[in-house]
Amino acid sequence: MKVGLIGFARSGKTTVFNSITGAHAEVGAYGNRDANVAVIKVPDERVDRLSEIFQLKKKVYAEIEFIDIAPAEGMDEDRVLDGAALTVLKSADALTHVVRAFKNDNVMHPRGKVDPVRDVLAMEEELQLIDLIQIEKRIERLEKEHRKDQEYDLLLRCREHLEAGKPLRSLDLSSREELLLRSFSLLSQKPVMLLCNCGDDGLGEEDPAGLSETAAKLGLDFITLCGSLEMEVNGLPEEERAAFREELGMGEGSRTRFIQFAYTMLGLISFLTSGERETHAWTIRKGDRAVDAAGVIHSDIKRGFIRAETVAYDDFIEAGSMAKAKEKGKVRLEGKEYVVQDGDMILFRFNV
Ligand SMILES: Nc1nc2c(ncn2[C@@H]2O[C@H](COP(=O)(O)OP(=O)(O)OP(=O)(O)O)[C@@H](O)[C@H]2O)c(=O)[nH]1
Ligand SMILES: [Mg+2]
Repeated sequence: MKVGLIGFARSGKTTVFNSITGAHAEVGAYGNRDANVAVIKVPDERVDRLSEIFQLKKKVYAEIEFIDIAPAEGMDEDRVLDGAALTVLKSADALTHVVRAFKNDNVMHPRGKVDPVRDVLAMEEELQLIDLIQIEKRIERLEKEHRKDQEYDLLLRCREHLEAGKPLRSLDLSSREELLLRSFSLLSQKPVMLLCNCGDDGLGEEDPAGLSETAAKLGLDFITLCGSLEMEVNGLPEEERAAFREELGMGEGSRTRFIQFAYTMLGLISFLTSGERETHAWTIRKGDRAVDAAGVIHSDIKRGFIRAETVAYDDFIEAGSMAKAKEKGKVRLEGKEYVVQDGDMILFRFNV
């Protein structure tokens, strides 16, 4: 699971990146040319409990990788996504648009005034424009080769949709078309969430930047946090953080909130495996089949899939052991098409 942070220059991407991942990337490093990358572990008490029960030392939590793109080089600052950023972002599963809502006279907004609604709309347009350019090129190429096939038809539909000012994520696609389109890694097809980076004065307010109407219209969800304060809190010793948060009315930590938000919004769930050495939580999408889940672990397991021995975490805990769970008929033998549920404990049988 890879999440790319996008946003206008100096919207606080790196600040938010640090606050969520606990990294110490340089903030306000406008000359920096590299993207920042960090991985966070998704806390999961089921993993802790299972590793205790099975007495396994190693615990592997689900992970989210964050990419904080570097500022665009030598471009009008108003255009944020240059070639280097695009290459990085194409590999992301989802995008988080960091929207500047904080006021700070020392930090110039590339468009002058701070205006979160304008930025949200502008970024949507930017993503669509980038996709349109890519699709136009591909259409041209197919026409040159006289290939008026399924791909060609699909791309024409995409072009029409984009020209109407709509992102590809809202285009109705069959699952086959969806897969085909995904191979182009188009940005407006990726799920986008908004992260409103507010100043200290917006703390505790639900929607300090007045984004709800625009977000609803665009079908986007948003989360609000104060990047610079969150980063400050993360710099404190662990035992002082809770008191500080409480005093300032900051609610739960940015990391926890972001993970919960991302999981729900992206429709993610976890399934669990306990092998000989480790308990492992894996991230998949709601609706993924057992064979997809197998592929997350290893392509061999997917290829040689025989069946998935599955027990729901709660059933397992209630039974007290695997043997008891089996006795009670709670361990099921599921086939490739089984739709995996959050908290399923799975043992894959496979043959390669
Ligand atoms: N007051 C205030 N300042 C902030 C906040 N978040 C970021 N800043 C300041 O805004 C400036 C830019 O922050 P960065 O995190 O570097 O922004 P960025 O989007 O990564 O910037 P580029 O990578 O250069 O596009 C820094 O001086 C930050 O200290 C905030 O919540 N409140
Ligand atoms: Mg930055």
